[in-house]
Formats: sequence, C-alpha cells, structure tokens
Amino acid sequence: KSHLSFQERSQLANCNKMAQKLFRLMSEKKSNLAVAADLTTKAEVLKLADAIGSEIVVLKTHVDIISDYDEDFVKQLKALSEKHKFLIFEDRKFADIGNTVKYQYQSGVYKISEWSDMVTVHAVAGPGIIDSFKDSVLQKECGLLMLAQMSSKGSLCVGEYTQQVVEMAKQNQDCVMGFICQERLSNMPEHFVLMTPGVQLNNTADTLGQQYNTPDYIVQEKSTDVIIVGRGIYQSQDPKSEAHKYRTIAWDSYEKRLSK
Ligand code: UP6
Repeated sequence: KSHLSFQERSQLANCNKMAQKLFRLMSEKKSNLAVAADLTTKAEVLKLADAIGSEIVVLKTHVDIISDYDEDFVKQLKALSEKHKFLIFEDRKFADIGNTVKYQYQSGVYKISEWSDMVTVHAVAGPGIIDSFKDSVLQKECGLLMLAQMSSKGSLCVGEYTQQVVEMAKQNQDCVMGFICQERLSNMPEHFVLMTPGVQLNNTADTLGQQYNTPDYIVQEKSTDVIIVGRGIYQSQDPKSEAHKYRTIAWDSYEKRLSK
C-alpha cells in the first residue's frame, strides 16, 4: 500500500514531468477522478467536459469514436481543459511496432501528439514501442501509461506479463508516467501514477466482459491512485452531481489510506 501523499509523490516523480504535473494537480484540486467521455459526437463530449470539468483531474477520450471529429473539437477541448484545469488523456492503446506507432501517434486524422497530455501503450510488441515515442514525448511533455492489467474478464495481461510490463516501465521512467492497472503491486515504485478503469457504484459488470469495482475498494484496498469512470457518470441522470459523488468517495478513500 502507498501511504505517501500525492504531494510527496510529486517530488519523487521528478524523472517524469507529466506524472509530476498530475500528482500536483491532484493535491491542488483535491480530486483523483478521471472521467471516460465515451460519447460519439463532439457536442456531447464537450458538454460533458464543461459540466464535470471542475470535479476531475483527467478527461479520457477515444477520439476515433467521435463521428464528427475535427480540429475545432481539439481546440474547444483544450480551452475547457484550461478553464477547468484538467489534463487530456487519449486512450489510444497503441500496440504495433515502433515505426507504425510513431505515425499513428503523430499523423493521420487525429495527430494525437499535438494535443494529448497522456496516452496508453500496450507492451505486447516489446520495448521498441516506447522508443518510438521518446523524442515526441520528451519534447511535448506527454506521459505514457503502460497497460499492466485490464478490467475485462479473461484478460491476458496478468501474472508474468504484468511483471514484465512493470520492468519495462522502470527502464523508461522518463517516458512512462504510470500504469493502467487494477491494483498496486509490490514492485511498482511510488513515482508512477496508478490509474484504474472498471469503476462503478451501481453495476458489477456489463454484457461485453467489463467488470466493475467500487471506488472505495479500488483506492483503499487495491491502493491505486486515480479512478476512471465512464458510464457510471456520463449515463447518469445528472453527470455533474454523479461526478461530484465519485470524486468525494475517491478522495475520502485516498485520505483514509494515508491515515491508516
Ligand atoms: N478501459 C477499461 N478497462 C481497461 C482499460 N481501459 O474499461 O482495462 C477503458 C475503456 C473505457 C473506460 O476503453 O473507455 O476505460 C471504461 O468505461 P466504463 O466505465 O463505461 O466501463
């Protein structure tokens, strides 16, 4: 378990600017909530971001599901991220060989490298994938989040694979800011940020393999840092008040963990 505060961990994270930035933002804003804005039009994502922006530290996107995506969307999202002080996380889950990933990150329709503060990377292709981000990531101060575990049923990111992901991240601390995982493992150094999807209060699963835990269980028992909530918030009647509820539970759980 981690009993160090986000403030203390921001100092340990001086090897990675984006990890440091996120730890600081969490302490300042007193929030460890990220929202997965999995909506399929620009207007819906922007409306959600404006409604919940003050409650969150990170807005997670899947820009390739937005039917009317354009550069204006990015401009508006950036403006909201400055207005409400949150970071933007494109959950692209890169997984190809380094050379291909480089183009997927910098080029194409989305030009992710130009606007995203952090992106997800699978380790399945080996460490070359991290090298392909190096120049761009260091220059633009973007952080990589390695997928160490997944929330879905039957995931193959387990056991020895997970251990090797952690080792690969340790070898690349300047690029890798943290992990997508379901628990803090003993070999995960404190300067990494641990982010956990598959969090909801009202459901334990969906029909396509997603599995949910509650925010307090994740933060207190599993000792990860940031909860990522999608449908639990954006499908609720009142996303703003629901986001506030998740934010309060997750932050209280973090404070309880510290005081134990
Ligand atoms: N996500 C997971 N599990 C993982 C990694 N990523 O659910 O192991 C992402 C999904 C989705 C969000 O791509 O954007 O987190 C979860 O959304 P939900 O809360 O609506 O299930």
